[in-house]
Amino acid sequence: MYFVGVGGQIDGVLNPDLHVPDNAIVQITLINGDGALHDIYVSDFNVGSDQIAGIGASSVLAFRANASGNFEYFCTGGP
Ligand SMILES: [Cu+2]
Repeated sequence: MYFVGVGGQIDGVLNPDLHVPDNAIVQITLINGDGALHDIYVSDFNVGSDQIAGIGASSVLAFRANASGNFEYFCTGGP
């Protein structure tokens, strides 16, 4: 699977970079595009969204970052 950016500079971008500035509060809105069970997990911060299923379902993940840079993220729910 892949993530697609929605809105702003990441609009339409596949697996857009998660760029975190210094002392940021990060908010990620996950919208389910294919109906299968998905989430988003950022291992460097050990944070993840709820798992959501059904096209158009959404979940918001918010956290205070204790590091800056670009970070990997992935779905824990399968391929
Ligand atoms: Cu998934």
